[in-house]
Amino acid sequence: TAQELALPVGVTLDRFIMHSQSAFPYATGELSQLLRDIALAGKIIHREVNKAGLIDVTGANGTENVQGENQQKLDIIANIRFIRALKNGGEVCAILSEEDEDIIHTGNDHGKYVVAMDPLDGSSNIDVNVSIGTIFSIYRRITPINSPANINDFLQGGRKQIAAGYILYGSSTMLVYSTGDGVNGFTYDQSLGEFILSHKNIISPSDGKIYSVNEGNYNSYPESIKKYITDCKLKSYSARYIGSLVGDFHRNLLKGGIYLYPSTTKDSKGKLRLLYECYPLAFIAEKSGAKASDGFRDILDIVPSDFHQRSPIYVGSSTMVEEAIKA
Ligand code: AHM
Ligand code: MG
Repeated sequence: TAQELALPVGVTLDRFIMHSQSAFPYATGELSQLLRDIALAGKIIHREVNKAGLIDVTGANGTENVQGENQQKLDIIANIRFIRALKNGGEVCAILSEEDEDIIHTGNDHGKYVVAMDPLDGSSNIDVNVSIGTIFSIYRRITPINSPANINDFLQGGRKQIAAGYILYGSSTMLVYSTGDGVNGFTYDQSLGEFILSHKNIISPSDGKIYSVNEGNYNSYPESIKKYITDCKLKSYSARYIGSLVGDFHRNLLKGGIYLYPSTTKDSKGKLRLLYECYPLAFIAEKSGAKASDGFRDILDIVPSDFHQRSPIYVGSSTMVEEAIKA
């Protein structure tokens, strides 16, 4: 919004959220509070991620907390922390998490929102000190307030997201989100305990020279994608693949590039989950001028049928994604 644009780089996330809210005179502030809850969860997971290598050490010293969480794997800890932050915040009535088969009712049936999330994505990188991330997607519930949320609240479709974003635990921790009107990035300043606006109104380059795909699976990709990968090589594009979706997506968003997780002969739907991996990143992509497709239609136009369904995804610079579709 014009209000957001007026704010200089360097303001805190809280100030930014307050300012954005004042642009909507009838807003009740609940979404603002929910975004603050997510930021808080991000800070807590940042803390856990940063001491990850010490978990066994401290556990061996018998210094585990009351929940005995030191012994648990980091993705489970992140799940617990995130759910707790959203429960305590009070704005969310139900949560869908990659870590849980069914939706989680928070007990806040008066809450207006539901959240789908992958609390800690990039499982193969968690234990080896490589970038990982949290991905989240927010909907306004369609079931009546003060009743339990149900599956319909989560299966509204990608275009019904009212906000989405991710937290990247990389060389620094960053929160990137959009409420539908521009994408903004905030870098966590640990000494202040605050997210600071560092990447204002992110516009992704329309073309790029980076391609990110697991080439180990090359032989089981569709012919069109094999061709596209070959084209990238002929043009001497840079191959960059962390194997952490948030990190690969974020780099390509800023520098220009494409991330692909195509269908394979084994998995016709690829690997990534529609509701809490593909939709939210597709939302951020579109709001920053980039593009996300499953090869046939925009990711956001896929009609969902299942909590944990998968989808192929090609996401990044619009020109590159169009070329991948046409290849
Ligand atoms: P996860 O949810 O089990 O962590 O899997 C998702 C991750 C993405 O972060 C990453 O882009 C992809 O899986 C890597 O998969 P692969 O190892 O097949 O290339
Ligand atoms: Mg995941």
